[in-house]
Amino acid sequence: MALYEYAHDLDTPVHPVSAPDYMPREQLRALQLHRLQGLVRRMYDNVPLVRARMDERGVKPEHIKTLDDIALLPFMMKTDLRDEYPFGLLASPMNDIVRFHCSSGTTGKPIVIGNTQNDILVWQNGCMRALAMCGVRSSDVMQVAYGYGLFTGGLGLHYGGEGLGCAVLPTSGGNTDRQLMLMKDMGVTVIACTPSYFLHLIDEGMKKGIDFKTDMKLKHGVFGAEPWAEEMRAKIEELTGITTHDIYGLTEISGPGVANDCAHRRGLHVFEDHFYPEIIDPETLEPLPDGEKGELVFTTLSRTGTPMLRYRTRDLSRITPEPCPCGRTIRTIERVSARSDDMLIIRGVNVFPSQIEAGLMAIDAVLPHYLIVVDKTNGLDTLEIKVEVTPETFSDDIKSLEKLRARIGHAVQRIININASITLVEPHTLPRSEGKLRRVNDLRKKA
Ligand code: DLL
Repeated sequence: MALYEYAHDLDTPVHPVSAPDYMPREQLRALQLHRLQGLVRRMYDNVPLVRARMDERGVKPEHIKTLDDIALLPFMMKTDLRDEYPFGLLASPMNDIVRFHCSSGTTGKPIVIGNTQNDILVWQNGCMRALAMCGVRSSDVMQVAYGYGLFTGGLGLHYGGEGLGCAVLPTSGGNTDRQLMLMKDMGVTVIACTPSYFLHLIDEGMKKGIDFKTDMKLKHGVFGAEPWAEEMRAKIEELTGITTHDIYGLTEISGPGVANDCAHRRGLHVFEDHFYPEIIDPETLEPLPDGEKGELVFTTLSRTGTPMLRYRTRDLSRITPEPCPCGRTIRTIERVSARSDDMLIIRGVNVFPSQIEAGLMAIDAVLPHYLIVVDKTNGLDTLEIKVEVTPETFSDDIKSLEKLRARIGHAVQRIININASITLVEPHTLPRSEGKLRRVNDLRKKA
């Protein structure tokens, strides 16, 4: 494989691990087809559920002659992982499994994903390429404050950082005071955690008088595992002076390092030599052409432990048809701002929490901490948004506070077309999280 030494337009050397990102498309498609054929054969032979579904459709592994033939194959979903809990979808003998990861399922039981040594290497490759894309190099000191354990965030970024030769500081989540102390004393240059935990770190740091711009050596934030709006991104960069990067992934497909954004921020480049993306219409299940928004589906071309065939992620995105100026040939998907499961129906209107976040973050006095509360009074849905605002706001007179409330209300209404009641609260009063933060409290479900 040719090694591309320089990104096309940026005068930055390309890390050797990134070479597959620049593979000529024809060569990439040939590799994808070869891997897909191997995967389908392996799954047909080893996973009874997949064999039964292929037999039902009259599809045999030898029918996969082109990449487009992927449309002949059945989908897989989270419910399959639940129904086959814990080991029913393993495609390799236990002897070859070296690690399990789990994530929460649709009911009480978690979903279980087995990794062979090969899978750990494929996953590490994705994380190394993601970090290299962020500009992380072996000279960096990287603090990994994603949770370590069954969640894939900690170990995924850990292996990625070590693979690149970084000095990794595996703090995991929690113990915020110690995180801040180590970040400062050890001159940490890269922080990897959920965007909501980073907001918590900024918040606690500020309370201690830490100025992220002058007291820390931080350059990069590698944030993911939950949606975060562009406006939130701008707020984090403004508060800390760091460059933020969006890393995407899910346990079922390996973990973080399935896709990541480059310096151009035109979307997330999918490491599609390993993780083949499709967009489908979630109603008809038909594949949608590039550019159209729908449900993101992945096929794990190279995995062997618990591989996934056309796995329906429930995440909403689209494949961006325009090539990226960075010269990478792997395609991009739009940043994932919503899962179909996250959609709220309020008074018959479909609302995604990320839309509300975008409206809130566009206003200067609003801090990046908010809570959406949906309830029902006299049979009618109600929407309340509690939002932290700068301390100075509270020294203003009542009239100015009312004006700010009205401004926030209008900003939100313009986007979602619903009248929300806005409650302004003091800084540090809303819940914080060490991992993924739930910013929606839907009391209708609890009634
Ligand atoms: O969240 C893996 C991960 C860890 C990704 C660390 C990035 C960084 P799960 O717990 O299985 O795995 O959750 C996967 O989280 O289907 C999305 O809905 C959401 N998600 C992950 N990354 C992003 C992102 C990890 N960058 C689910 N933007 C996915 C928006 C994200 N949503």
